[in-house]
Amino acid sequence: SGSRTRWFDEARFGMFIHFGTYSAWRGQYGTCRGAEWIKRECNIPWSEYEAKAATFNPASFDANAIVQLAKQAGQKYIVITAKHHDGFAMWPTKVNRWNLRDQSGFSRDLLRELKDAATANGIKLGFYYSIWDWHEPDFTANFPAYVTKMKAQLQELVTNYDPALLWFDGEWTETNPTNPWSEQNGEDLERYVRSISPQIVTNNRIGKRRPVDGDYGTPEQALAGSPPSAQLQETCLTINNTWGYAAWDTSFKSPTELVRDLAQLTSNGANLLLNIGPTDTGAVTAGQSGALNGMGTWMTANGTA
Ligand code: FUL
Repeated sequence: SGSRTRWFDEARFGMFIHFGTYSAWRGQYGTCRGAEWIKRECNIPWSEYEAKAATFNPASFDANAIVQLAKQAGQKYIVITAKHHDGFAMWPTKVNRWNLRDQSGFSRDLLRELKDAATANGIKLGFYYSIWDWHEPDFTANFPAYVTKMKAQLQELVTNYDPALLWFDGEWTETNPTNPWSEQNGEDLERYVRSISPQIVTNNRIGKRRPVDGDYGTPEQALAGSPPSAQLQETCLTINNTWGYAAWDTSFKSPTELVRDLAQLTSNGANLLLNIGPTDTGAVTAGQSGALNGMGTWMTANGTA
C-alpha cells in the first residue's frame, strides 16, 4: 500500500464537499431543522422528498471556482458526495433513475466538471459513497441484490471519472442496528475496488473501521491524537456545524482556528479533510469561502502552500 497512498500521505489537506438533493431543503422542513440527514431527522415522506428533488436545480455550481478556492487554501485533493445516505446519485447513473439527471432533469454532469477542473489544476478528486441507502428497497429487502447494484454504480464512477480515492460511509450499526454490512462484505468490496482500479485509495469505512480495513482511518469532528495509530489518518471537520447546507447554521470557525487545527493534525501526521456544503443552487456560502480564503492568505504569507 506504500506507493498507492504516497500522494495521500503527502497531501495533508483536502476539501470535503457535501452536496446532494438534501441541499435543496436549505436545512429546514417546517419547523424541523436538519442538514444531509434531513429526510430521516425530520421524517420527510418520500413523496415530498422526491418532489423536492425534481425541482433541485444547482445551476450555480461552479467547478472551477471550487477548485480555485481549494487550491488557494493549500488543499491538494477534493472528496465530493457522489451518493449520500439518501441514495441520490449526483451523476447520471444507469443503475436507477434516482439521480440528478433523471429525477431533477439537470443536464450538466457536475462530477465531470469537477474532475476536469481538478485535473487541470493538479488536484486529485475522490468520491464519497454511502453504503447505507435509504431509498433503495433492496438495502433491506434483498441485500445481495443491493450489493450488486452498489458495485455497478462504483464501476460507473471508476470507469467514467477515474477517481483517486473512494470515501465509503454508512457501514456502522449505531444508528442503523440492522445494517447487514459485515467485515466480509468490506473485504469483498475492497477486493472488488482494487480489481477495477488497483491505485484507488480507500478509507476504513469500506469495512468495519478495523486498522486492516482500507488505507486510512477517519476520525470525525475530532483532532487525531498522538501518537499516530497503525493506519494513516484523515480527520474530517466542518467549518460551521453541519456537513450539508443548512441556512440556519451560520457559526463559522475563523481562519485562525482552522489553521491551528491543520497545524495540529499535520504535526500528528494526519490529514485534514475540511468540509463545505454548497447551497441549493450549488453556490459556496460566504462563510465557508471566507474561511478558506482566510486560510489561503495565511498559507501564502507563511510560505507553506
Ligand atoms: C457521517 C455521516 O452520517 C454524515 O452525514 C457525514 O457524511 C459524515 C462525514 O459522516 O458518518
